[in-house]
Amino acid sequence: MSTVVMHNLIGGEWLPAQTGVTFENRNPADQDDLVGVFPASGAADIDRAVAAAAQAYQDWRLVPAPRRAEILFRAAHLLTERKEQYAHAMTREMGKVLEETRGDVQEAIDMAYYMAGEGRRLFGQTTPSEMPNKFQMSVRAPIGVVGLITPWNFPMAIPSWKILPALVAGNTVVIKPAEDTPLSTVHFVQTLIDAGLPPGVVNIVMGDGPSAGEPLVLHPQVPVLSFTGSVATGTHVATLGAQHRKRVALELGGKNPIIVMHDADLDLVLNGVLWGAFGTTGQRCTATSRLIVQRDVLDELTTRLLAQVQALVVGNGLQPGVQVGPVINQQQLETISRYVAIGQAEGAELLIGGQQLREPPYDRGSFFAPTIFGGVRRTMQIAQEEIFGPVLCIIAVDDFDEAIAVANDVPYGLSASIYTRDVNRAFRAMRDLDTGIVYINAPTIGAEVHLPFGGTGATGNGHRESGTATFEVFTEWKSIYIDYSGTLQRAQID
Ligand code: UN1
Repeated sequence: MSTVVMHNLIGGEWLPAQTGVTFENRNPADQDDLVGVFPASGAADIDRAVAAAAQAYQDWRLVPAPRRAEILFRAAHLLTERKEQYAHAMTREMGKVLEETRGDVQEAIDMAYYMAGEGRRLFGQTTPSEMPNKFQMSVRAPIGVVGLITPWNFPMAIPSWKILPALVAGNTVVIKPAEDTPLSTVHFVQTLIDAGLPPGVVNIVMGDGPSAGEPLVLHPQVPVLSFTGSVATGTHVATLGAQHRKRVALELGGKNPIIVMHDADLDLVLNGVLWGAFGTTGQRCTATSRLIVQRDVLDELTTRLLAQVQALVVGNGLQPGVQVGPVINQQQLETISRYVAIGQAEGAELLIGGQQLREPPYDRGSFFAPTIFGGVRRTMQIAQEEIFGPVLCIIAVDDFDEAIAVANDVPYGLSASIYTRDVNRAFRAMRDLDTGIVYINAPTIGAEVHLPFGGTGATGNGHRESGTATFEVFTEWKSIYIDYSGTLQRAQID
């Protein structure tokens, strides 16, 4: 397989980092497979990228939004043509199975079509004035250079959620993608360039958080930041951003439950739990990490689930038939192993998995066995903290009220689900689950791009991605009053 040597994208040029340092990106399923060599950038690279974005903003903000949107439409077509190629490259750099990386590219395509449509909307409001012969309206104005920091688990979808609304609204961008998956961001932005995006409108600076991310967060010419990642880093980003009164949008993860009531269709539940907990090797913010089960069906569900998890095929995501790919890196393997040890020390019962897979064919990658804990109590650390791996905790409850109480009893509030055939209970759950996303008879993953994405509590700071809600992050409201009376009319006085 080929190895690529990549540079930063600054002002339309591919440039090496001024640090002169590079880092390697290796396939998590096979450490011998070097995907590429990328620039380990620093503050000087961020300065150049922000300057290029600020320069490009002067023209880009004046391009009519429907014209900006045409570039997005073309990019959506091109991405569709390149879907297979980019999905293949993404599995190689990130590990999730090909079917899922196709889905990741598809989510970027969906977002491109959706945001292209927004180029002809970007609605504001008109409203009557309290004065005669006076007109007033609100319009969405671009803000300037936006700084984006994106994670490795959705290497194209999440950059698309941030870049595309920022662009269609008239902003320019500096993006710092995760060190584990910079290539997919390059592919996405290359597609925008091939679709006609002018130089400097999107700039990519690669590297780690402290050296490349932090200078972007602190840069005085970057008034808006959008970050997806851990609570610790997100809180740090918001704290630094506050020093310059920046608008900071955070998306920080979840501890997402599936509730199973006694009347649920258990075949449906099993399919949903397998997909929600072990799809993407559990490495989604929306992954199902708690299974809250009414005692009446606990034994049957557990027995059937264990049989199905036993049969899951773990392996290299490029190989047909593989259902669960590797975890992203060694550090993540260690985190997952640490939580398994914590769970055992807390007295939870390890029902299946619980260990790193080291024997061939797993010895060249970072693989972890799909893992389930039974007998988990709601207060245990493994029931409260995001593990971000293939680990599911089963918590037994007596009734609906207890299920909702347990579901809500975590710091996070991204996604939650309930399986029931009782419509009254389903509606109560929709009302009472304290999360940004609720599913009925479907697992906790699978959000679509045209509804708001985000959550409550430690999941974020009140912002949403996707849907039209995303424009609350990437635009400034401007209220405009036009007095055509030819006289001075004094509001609140005349
Ligand atoms: C994430 O988990 O970080 O809803 C994003 C989903 C996907 C996006 C997940 N559409 O599961």
